[in-house]
Amino acid sequence: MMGLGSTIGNFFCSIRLLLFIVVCLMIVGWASFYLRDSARLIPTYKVPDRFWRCPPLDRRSEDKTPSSVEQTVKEESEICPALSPNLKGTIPLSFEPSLNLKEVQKKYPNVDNGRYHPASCRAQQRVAILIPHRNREKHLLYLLDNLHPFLQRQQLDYGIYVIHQAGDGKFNRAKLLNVGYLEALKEEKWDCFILHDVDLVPENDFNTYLCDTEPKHLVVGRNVTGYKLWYKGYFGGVTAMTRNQFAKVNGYSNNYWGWGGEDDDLRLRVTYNKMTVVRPPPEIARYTMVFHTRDSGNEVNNRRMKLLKEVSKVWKTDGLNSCTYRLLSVEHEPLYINITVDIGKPQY
Ligand code: UD2
Ligand code: MN
Repeated sequence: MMGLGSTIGNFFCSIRLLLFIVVCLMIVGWASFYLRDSARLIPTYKVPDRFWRCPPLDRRSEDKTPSSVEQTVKEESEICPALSPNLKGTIPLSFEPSLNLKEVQKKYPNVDNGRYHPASCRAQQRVAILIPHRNREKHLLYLLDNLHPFLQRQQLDYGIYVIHQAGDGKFNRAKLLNVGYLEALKEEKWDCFILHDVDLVPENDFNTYLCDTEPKHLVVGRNVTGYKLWYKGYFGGVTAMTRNQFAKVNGYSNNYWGWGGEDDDLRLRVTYNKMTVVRPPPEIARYTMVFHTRDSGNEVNNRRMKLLKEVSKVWKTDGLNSCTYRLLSVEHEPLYINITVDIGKPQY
């Protein structure tokens, strides 16, 4: 009896030991899985696949003949991933009122004549950022200070163009962007254009400044609108279009003088050309707009509703193909390319 009792006792003891080992293994397995997951620096977002993939642009098939040794080296290096490993998600923004251009230049010595490309891989697209500008020097400084590190974390091959309207006549944001597109293409065959207000600073670097197979609107939310889409169909602030998409719609209208309407006009052109607008998810497409009042020379354009009714009739003849201007200077500053232009005045 004693022998049987101790055999049964040993048996239960072994079962308990086995159970103990299994539980320990489960705890170790769960802990290592959890720790590995929480150690990931990249936050996880529920994002449709389209924003992580590289749209198949025509660039690589077009540019097969490298023009220099450097180009050959670049061609041979790996293509950068659609989602850079250097992204941080929501980033603290800096708006230091005492900031000056020299200081910002010192912070980004790796930007050369307004341009940058990653050293370790070949960027997916060549991206030109076009910023219409007049009398917003401080906003421009804030934007440059925040945008350069943002774009570099995204491993982009980019150039920043500031298109400066000369004189104090009525401001025309849309025409300045047309000029930016035409002039930027004179120095590089850019694949993608980001049409960018000077006062909007992106808050999350998962909002990639790459073009998509459809025109992309990058500003879903802003601090000043409670981070909600301003209205259905809103297409202003920051918009990404490929070289071909922008050419297809004949760019912006040149006839919007003063505030408002030109962004809705562009959206109508997109629709008439059977394209759709895509947007990144709202938790990513977030911007801080630096506070400002309405500028003098940019009063509300009362003709905008009338113009918007005529888009279907005029878009083919009013746009890139009718954009006349007098180029005053093109200066390659360290952090941006400054285009100063006389765009004339309204014809009414
Ligand atoms: C909204 C849109 C903007 C445009 C505008 C109507 C957003 C976030 N932005 O901007 O894309 O459609 O309405 O025209 O919805 N600017 C100067 N100097 C001036 C005037 C304007 O540099 O004297 C430039 C600057 O880049 C500015 C942009 O034009 O960010 C738009 O002007 P705004 O900021 O005064 O207009 P806002 O914020 O209502
Ligand atoms: Mn603004």
